[in-house]
Amino acid sequence: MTNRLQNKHILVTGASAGFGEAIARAFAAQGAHLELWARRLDRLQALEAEIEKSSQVEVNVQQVDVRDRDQVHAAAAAVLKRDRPVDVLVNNAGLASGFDPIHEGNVDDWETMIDTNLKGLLYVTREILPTMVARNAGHVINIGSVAGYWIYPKGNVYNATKYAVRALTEAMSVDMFGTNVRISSVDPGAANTEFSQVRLRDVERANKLYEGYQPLKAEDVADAVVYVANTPPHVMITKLVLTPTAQRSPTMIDRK
Ligand code: NDP
Ligand code: 8X3
Repeated sequence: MTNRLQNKHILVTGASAGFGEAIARAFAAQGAHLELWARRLDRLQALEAEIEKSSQVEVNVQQVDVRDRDQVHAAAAAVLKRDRPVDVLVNNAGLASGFDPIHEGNVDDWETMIDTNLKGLLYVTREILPTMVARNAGHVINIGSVAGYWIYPKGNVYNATKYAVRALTEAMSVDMFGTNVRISSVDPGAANTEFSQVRLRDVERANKLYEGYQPLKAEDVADAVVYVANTPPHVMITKLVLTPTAQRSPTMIDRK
């Protein structure tokens, strides 16, 4: 496949773990320059050192909490000052926090998910998308989820945020009508990252969720993101939903 990502400039949020970290490595392998954001700066710096050692690409990291508008604004301003425009924004930062039926839900967990998955994605997009419109070029790839297509017991507010991400992907796309700016989502099913550890706050319980079948790896999702970004400019993948072969809905997982 033709590599159209060489020397492109990619901003990935939530790049300190899981999908974001794998997405960063996968774009670097194509020769793309990186802007990596997350709260854990030490992890970003380790990833930066690793990528810069193994490839010729430029990597910039910034400590950003996407829930904080001022931090997002300052970080975006630093990115937009560089010589190259942002070609691809990957809105990946996100989480599930808690796993309770709605009547027992923790309101702080709800706010964390809404502030991160929904408002954070909006803050980042609002900073970067205008520069794409001005150039009449660019690509926003939102990381949604199968949780944005099917609700499941105790998924409630996390489901709602991912349904909202799906709605926003579609909304952004129609608002970009008449421009060359592409809007896509990559919507994965069960993947063994730190996601369930963060959600359940219990490593052992989290690990059990991935027993008895082959879940997605972060690299599988990164490959999908790179594929979506690498399509020719006249092609826009609107949604790419990928699940483990053993998973047919969030709750239908064939465990042996
Ligand atoms: P991980 O927990 O492994 O990684 C989450 C990343 O998001 C981390 O880099 C974390 O960095 C970052 N993040 C979380 N909150 C913030 C914040 N406030 N500001 C900036 N960065 C933040 O999970 P995944 O890689 O699995 O999740 C990535 C995305 O994929 C999420 O949107 C998730 O909802 C989605 N997803 C996950 C699936 C799965 O099964 N794993 C399936 C489908 C979708 P830090 O803590 O350093 O800030
Ligand atoms: C994460 C996948 O099925 O746990 O978005 O909601 S799921």
